[in-house]
Amino acid sequence: MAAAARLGMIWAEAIGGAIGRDGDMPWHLPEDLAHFKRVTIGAPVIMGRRTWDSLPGRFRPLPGRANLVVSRDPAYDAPGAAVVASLEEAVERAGAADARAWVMGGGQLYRAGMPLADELVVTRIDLEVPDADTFAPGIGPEWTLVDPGEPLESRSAIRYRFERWERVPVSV
Ligand code: VY7
Repeated sequence: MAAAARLGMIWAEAIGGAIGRDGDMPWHLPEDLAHFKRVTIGAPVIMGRRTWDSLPGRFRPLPGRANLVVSRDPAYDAPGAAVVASLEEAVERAGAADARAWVMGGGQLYRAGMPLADELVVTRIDLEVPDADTFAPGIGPEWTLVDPGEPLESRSAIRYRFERWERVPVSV
């Protein structure tokens, strides 16, 4: 079988697991964007079609990373990215056995990726998001919080922390 990349997932969630509202991330946290870029730079990033659509135009494709967009529509046009039909295909395309690829959203793809991933990088944001419509996946007991991060406060006075979770991977 072809070597597939190892899979991590990275997201930011507010109180109650909110990750999105109306196709957007409903907060302004520049420290999280810098953290996201630092973690993913140089590695393939895998995203659902709606997350691709949500990226600000000047960040599409995300620079310095192979961009893989999962869509059931094989004719979907994502200039600068590769369109693949499933998360499994994205992981295979992402390459070598030792390399890591990152699922970067959104809600549907995080749920699909949970059984395949071996690392989660979660930004926990201390913020209420009324009317959220997209939520982070649940993190089950098979996961270990290997780094709870430290409490941080942004220039915009939002409190947050960067967590890292690991578990023994399931081979695919
Ligand atoms: C949101 C942006 C939104 C608005 C303006 C700039 C964590 C994030 C994601 C995915 C943030 C977004 C940006 C600036 C940096 C760019 C990417 C676009 C880069 C995630 N913790 N945070 N995300 N960005 N999966 N997990 O889509 O981004 O990285 O070069």
